[in-house]
Amino acid sequence: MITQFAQDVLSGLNATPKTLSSKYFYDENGDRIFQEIMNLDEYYLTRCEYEILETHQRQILDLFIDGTSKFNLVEFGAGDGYKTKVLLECFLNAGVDFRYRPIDISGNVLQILEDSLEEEFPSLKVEGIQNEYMKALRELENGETRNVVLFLGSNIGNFKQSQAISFLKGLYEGLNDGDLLFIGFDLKKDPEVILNAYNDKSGVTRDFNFNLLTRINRELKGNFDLSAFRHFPTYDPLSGTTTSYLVSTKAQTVEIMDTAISFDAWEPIHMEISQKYGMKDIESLATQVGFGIVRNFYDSRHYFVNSVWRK
Ligand code: AVJ
Repeated sequence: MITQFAQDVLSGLNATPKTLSSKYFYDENGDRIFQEIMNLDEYYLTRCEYEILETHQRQILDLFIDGTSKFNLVEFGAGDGYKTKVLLECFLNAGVDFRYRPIDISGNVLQILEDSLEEEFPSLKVEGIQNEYMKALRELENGETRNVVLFLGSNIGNFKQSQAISFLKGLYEGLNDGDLLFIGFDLKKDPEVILNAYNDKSGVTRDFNFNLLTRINRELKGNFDLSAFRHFPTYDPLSGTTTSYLVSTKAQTVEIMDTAISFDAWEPIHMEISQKYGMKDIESLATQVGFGIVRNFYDSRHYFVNSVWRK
């Protein structure tokens, strides 16, 4: 049997330009390295969003509960729940009637999260959905209860413009009138600050990218020589796109599941994009998809925004 992972890796490396999908960064090692990234001095995103949630938790709750008595709090890609727990604690203390529904493709990640929530917030009603985002949406309630969808961390930034639109359109279709989306965007800012976040001095982000080659070596019988590749992130202030490449430092052939992949000297593999937005970009995105913007919450430096959208 050939897995989706194997298929995607082989077709990506046989394409021009060569490309790998950043969704495969997150194996067990990748999850751990991403935790390290979130603690880096240069990686401001997590701290900015945390500041927003911490500072505005009451106002956020007021919007979620506005005009209703209860809601389902649905989250795409909850991870360890570090940021979400700020809101969960606030909502529980306020005595609000809500249920938390984290969505993750990984049953393992969900179980760990559910266990830690049980421990920290025994009274919280949790019902995880193990599925792909769009498929999980079909399990959402169509009835009385308002759905509030959290999509934090600038995870939308991993999508190209066209993918972001179709993803959000799919989400919009799955929601009911009056449902809310609470979505985090990393904003355009000093290009150097942005580039440094993806090019940290200690090389953690480099290891994060290289980990996918290691994963391919292990899971797909690959023989990537990591020392013959270089990590090269770029930021284009015009498009707002951060792009990460791994560049082959020489002409070489790599074998993956008995398939030979040849690299020219200095040929790149496109690994990941992290899109940065201006407020106008965000407004036009919401409008194109059909959402109305209810309110924007910023950190003190205006590095990041959490935007509340209503269907
Ligand atoms: C998890 C997609 C928000 O793009 O900033 C961090 C992933 N990649 N450093 C991002 C990531 C390199 C991160 N997201």
